Amino acid sequence: MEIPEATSDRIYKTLQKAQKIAIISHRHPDPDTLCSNLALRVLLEKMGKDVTSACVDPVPENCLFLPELKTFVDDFDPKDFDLFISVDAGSTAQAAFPEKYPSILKKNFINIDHHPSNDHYGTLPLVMEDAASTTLIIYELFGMWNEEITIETATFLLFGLYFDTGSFMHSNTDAGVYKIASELMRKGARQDLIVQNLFKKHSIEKLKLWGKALDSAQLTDNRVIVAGVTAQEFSDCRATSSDLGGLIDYLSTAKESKFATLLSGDDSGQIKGSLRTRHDNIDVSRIARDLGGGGHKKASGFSIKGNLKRKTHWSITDKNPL
Ligand SMILES: [Mn+2]
Repeated sequence: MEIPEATSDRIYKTLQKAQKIAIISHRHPDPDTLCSNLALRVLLEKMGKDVTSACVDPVPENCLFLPELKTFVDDFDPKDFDLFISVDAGSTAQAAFPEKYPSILKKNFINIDHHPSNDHYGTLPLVMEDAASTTLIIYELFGMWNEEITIETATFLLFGLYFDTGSFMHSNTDAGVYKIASELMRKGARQDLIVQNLFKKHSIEKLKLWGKALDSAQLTDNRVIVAGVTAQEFSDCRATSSDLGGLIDYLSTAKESKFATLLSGDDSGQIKGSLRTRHDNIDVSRIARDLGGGGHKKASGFSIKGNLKRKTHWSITDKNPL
């Protein structure tokens, strides 16, 4: 990843000039978007700025071991800010606030992201498609700005990297990722807390929900593995959509499948879909884009209208995943 120096300089100058800043994490937040947000906030507060972290959806429970994440707001008044920064939000729909308050896109708006589907919205976009996580982009920027990485910032940056590489198992894990992970650990990043909270503290509700989803899994004629959880099943298990986190990666390990699709229904008549593949020659983001979504080649998602019902047989085609 080579961040153009001119862009890095422009971002730094924009940060210096701003006084009241809102940092936006994407809807259904994950550790990468949340921790990119926190790392930037630590820096900006050190620079004496007034910073608010915002996300329309609640922080997942397995991230709350970081007390700073309890300070996120789910709405704000755009008039209160002179700069907006979205982190890890692949589209304005993902960032959510630009759709609610379209005027903020024309103010000072920095868009830092690594999703290839990002259309470079905002007044100052920095989209690095080859970055394994958005926290890696933030790490590089800190280096270019000669800003120190503290123990707490190191934990934030490692958490995003850990999550977006699937604990260093996804194909985006290269030598550079290991090198930076090692540097972050040397600076004191709490890898032990990350592992404990991501993998060793599942709620019974989550385990029950995974049971339902795995039980529903089917292999279609064209070798797609499909599983789904209905709105009713969420409430039967007393689980929430964030309890599905990580399941798609597990599902895509089915050795016969070309790619995996995980569907989840909600009470408002939306079906959310996640797509994963472990094959280099399959691009699931094309399917996601056809359905109005987006993401990475091997990991993407979409959201469509409809009521998900448990079916005895799901059929999947490129145009219609149901
Ligand atoms: Mn990310």
